[in-house]
Amino acid sequence: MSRILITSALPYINGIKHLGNLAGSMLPADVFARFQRAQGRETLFICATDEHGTPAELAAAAAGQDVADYCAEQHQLQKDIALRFGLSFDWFGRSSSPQNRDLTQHLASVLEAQGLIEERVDQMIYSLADKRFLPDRYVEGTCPKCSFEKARGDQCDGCGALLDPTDLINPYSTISGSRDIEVRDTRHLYLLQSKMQDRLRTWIDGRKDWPQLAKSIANKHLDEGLIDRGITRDLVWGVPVAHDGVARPGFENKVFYVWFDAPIEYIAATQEWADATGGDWKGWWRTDAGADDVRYVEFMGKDNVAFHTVSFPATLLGSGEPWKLVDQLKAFNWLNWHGGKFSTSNRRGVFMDAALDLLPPDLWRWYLIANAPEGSDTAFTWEQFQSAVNRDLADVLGNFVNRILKFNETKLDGTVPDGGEPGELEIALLASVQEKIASLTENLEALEYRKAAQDLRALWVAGNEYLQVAAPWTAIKTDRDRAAVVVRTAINLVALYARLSSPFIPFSAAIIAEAVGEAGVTAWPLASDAGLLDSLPRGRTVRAPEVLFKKIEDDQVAEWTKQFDGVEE
Ligand code: B3M
Ligand code: ZN
Repeated sequence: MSRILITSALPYINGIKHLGNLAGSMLPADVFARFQRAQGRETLFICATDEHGTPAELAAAAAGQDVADYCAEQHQLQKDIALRFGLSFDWFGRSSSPQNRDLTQHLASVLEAQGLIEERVDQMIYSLADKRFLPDRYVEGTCPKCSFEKARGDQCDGCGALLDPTDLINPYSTISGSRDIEVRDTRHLYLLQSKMQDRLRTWIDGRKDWPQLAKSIANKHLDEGLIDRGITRDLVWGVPVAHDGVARPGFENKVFYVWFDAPIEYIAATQEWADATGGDWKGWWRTDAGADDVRYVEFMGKDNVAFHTVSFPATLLGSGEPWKLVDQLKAFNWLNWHGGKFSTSNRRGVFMDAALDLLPPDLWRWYLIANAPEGSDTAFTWEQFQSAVNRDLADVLGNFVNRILKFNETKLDGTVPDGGEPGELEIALLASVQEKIASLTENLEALEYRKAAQDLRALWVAGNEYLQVAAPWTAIKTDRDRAAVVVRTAINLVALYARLSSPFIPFSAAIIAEAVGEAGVTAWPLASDAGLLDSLPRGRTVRAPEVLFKKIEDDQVAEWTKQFDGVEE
């Protein structure tokens, strides 16, 4: 059985993330990690804050803080919020760690030894007003491809194109706003990706398990021809361009580009984890140390795909060292905010902290997974959110659990009842439950989140329909044994729901499990198990939990719509 290595794209350090970031990487990665652990597979789930580059420097400057202090503080904030959302990282590291510094410098050295890095003189934008070079986000201007006027030096938010600062039309400094700008020579290191075109093509062609979105983005880059990539910047904050503690001559004031060191942090964060816990990081990442049986799955938004299918593999393959490469890659489209975009810089949309101030994490988790932006971009709407909570969670799951457990408390003795034999209804129910569990398992394994959520909902619905037809409230009047069979079956369903729902809504699932005496039982049920609906010990005391899911009222929706839509760009 293979071991499962999971990484979620590393959230930038520049502030609390919005629901779009959560939905597009961290949350689906968490659902997958929980599902794999429940199946008894050895699983390692790694994430970290992405702390280098201009976004960090700019955000720290805006907050009036030293960048290292800013990062330390924001890392702790993001870590706490992740925990409150139930994101079950085995390690939540920092790309500014010494481990990442060392590994980044090591990989640059071996790439150079392989003839894949060279020094080049570059033309870069220099601001006379700020007396410094303006890499990446320090410069904005008009996009040469789509004419969007606030395109950043590294990427255009209008059309998604990856840009070079010198591509911009009418550039200006984001530090001072000054247009007093000239192009100057500066020395940088280039990763010669053009030399790796064939190697990458062969490797990507062999990735049979990659979904369409990932493959087509990777192939687009290969078809256009890989370009050599500048991997250093004129900045102070980042991994120094040094070897064995000695700065490279001429690079004393330069650091590695954030997109060079950020994916390396997946490995370095595993080293951080190993250093803290005594774990074996090599066993997860080096094929010469046992990582051959690891299935490595990456999660990310679509704008990150090129970096993960081309740039990062180029780093690892080019090193000539036996690194574990990604096996499966799940990319998401955008979760939009009412037709526009969530925006961290403009605080547009619902952010993870604000979301938790409004409602418990499971409500958000359920909505975001059931409406995952898989096939295309999707828009968050309060109405859809309200309906997911009220109809799926409150009316279907919550109602079933409370109804049957309350009935058992008032009409029977509040224990798992004994007596009677399953009849036709129970046999049919079992078959239907088994079929749905098989489908749910398959869809989770295939990283099909919407379909998996539909399967889970169908399981909840099946319980309600069963109760409707089996009607224990009628049976109890004439046939206690028959009522006992129905109640017992339904309570077993409750226990089953706790296990099957746990990857999606872990907090509520734990409450449900406890209500039926199954606290801590999270093992994933086998679809083939014929005892699924009769596994709880008879006579065990069970009790109805407090209301599991409070419905969202219309006036709340109206209020939140006003509260969160106030910010216009
Ligand atoms: N921090 C970009 C993003 O959050 C970037 C991901 C890095 S993954 C190595 O979209
Ligand atoms: Zn553009």
